[in-house]
Amino acid sequence: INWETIKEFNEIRFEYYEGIGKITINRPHKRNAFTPLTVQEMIEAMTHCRYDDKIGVVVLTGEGTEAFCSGGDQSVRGHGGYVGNDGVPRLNVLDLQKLIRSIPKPVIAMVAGWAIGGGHVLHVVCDLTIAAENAKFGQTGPKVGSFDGGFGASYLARIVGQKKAREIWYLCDVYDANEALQMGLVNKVVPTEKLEETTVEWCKKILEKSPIALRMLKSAFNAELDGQAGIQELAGNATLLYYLSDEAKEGKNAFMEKRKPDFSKFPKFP
Ligand code: 1HA
Repeated sequence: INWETIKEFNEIRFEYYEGIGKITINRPHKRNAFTPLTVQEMIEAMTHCRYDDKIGVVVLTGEGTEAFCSGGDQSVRGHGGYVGNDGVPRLNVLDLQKLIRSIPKPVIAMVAGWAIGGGHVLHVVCDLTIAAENAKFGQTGPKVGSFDGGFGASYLARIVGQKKAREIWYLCDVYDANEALQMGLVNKVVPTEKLEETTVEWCKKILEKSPIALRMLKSAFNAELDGQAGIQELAGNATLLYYLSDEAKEGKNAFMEKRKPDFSKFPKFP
């Protein structure tokens, strides 16, 4: 597959191929652990994917086959967060998680090797996960003095159930790809050498579908779980659709033409 670079970054790669935006954490020497800069770059790339009309689906992955992502880089963990070049401690991966959930396009985690700690949470918040046979999943928080009680706990529990989610967090065990498949934590397991090919096939199937239908579905799936913020997304999409109608345009046109709007010609559906 001929990926072309969209933009050069320091700690990620950001590439394009036929409607797909691919974001790759590029720190294989640290099992693709993220620093505040990695996360900032991922946020920038994800935001680009949101606004780029050519991109219909986003793939999130890690460089190499050893790891998808091993979470926050513990060597830059300071007093109150992960410390970047500005010396400020941050937990900015939480902003990235929200962005992955709210971008109105499907995001697919393509996982080879370790998806662990904050790296596990990243695949959890993606819409779909395709795992290589060598993938390994788990949380490490209570072992290394951390926890993600946000999406990392509550959304995980929605996926695998309360008992399993508590087991995952309390024991910090590692689960292989087939165990992950059995608990509904991933969508598909494929031989490691087929991982990218299969992911691109899935992307192509998605790219043939109606973008507004996908957008509505993503926000509808989120709405049930995300409270007012979820309803805001779904309702925002309803407003988008309403703005496309002649009825809504009559309201705007009347205002601009300084006349009373005439909504009488629009049907009042039963
Ligand atoms: O919980 C949160 C958050 C919660 C709320 C809000 C924000 C959060 C943000 C982040 C996080 C977290 O991510 S906490 C969890 C942090 N991650 C971990 O606990 C995983 C640590 N790593 C490991 O357990 C293992 O390295 C591994 C299972 C991923 C891989 O093991 P393996 O294949 O035996 O390789 P290993 O030799 O351990 O690692 C290769 C190199 O990568 C090592 O460096 P070297 O000795 O060669 O110099 C290793 O230190 C480094 N490395 C791996 N993971 C990390 C790392 N360095 C820094 N941070 C890492 N996470």
